[in-house]
Amino acid sequence: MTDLDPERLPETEAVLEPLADPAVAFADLDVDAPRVGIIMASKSDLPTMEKAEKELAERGVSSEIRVMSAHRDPEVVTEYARNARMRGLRVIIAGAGLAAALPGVVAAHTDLPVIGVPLTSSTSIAGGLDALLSIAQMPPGVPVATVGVDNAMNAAVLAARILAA
Ligand code: RP5
Repeated sequence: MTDLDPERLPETEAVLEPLADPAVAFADLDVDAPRVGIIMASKSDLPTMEKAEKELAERGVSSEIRVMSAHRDPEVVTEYARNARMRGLRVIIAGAGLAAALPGVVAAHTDLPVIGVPLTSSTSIAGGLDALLSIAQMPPGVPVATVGVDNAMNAAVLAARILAA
């Protein structure tokens, strides 16, 4: 008989017990985790989207800010949206211009409320109407709350109201 004889291995039943749902187990672990995720499709959107971060900070709401494109970084966007709730986020603000897919794609991968900010850029059509319609015209069952063109501040106010509801 060797040390590797299965009959002599230690009892492992307790170790093999199924883990609790990680989203529940870690829900209150990091009390300083950001509550609002502010994301945008391009670095060129940052000057406008920073207004949401500023408004939330003034209201004492913690947030994080990230750049990720639904068209250029689809895997990154999917991972971010799917992990958002587990990371402690409760609302996502997503800004994009042109064929503005980012808010809708995020809403497809999370049940958190998503607020879309239609943005203007140098090649916008009709003053951002392209992005406004892309964000607002979501199919039934996958809503994106849409604020006015370039109105990132209003997205922050709405996020704060959702958190306080
Ligand atoms: C959108 O296209 C962005 O949201 C931005 O508003 C616009 C222009 O993007 P860049 O060409 O500056 O990356 O995806």
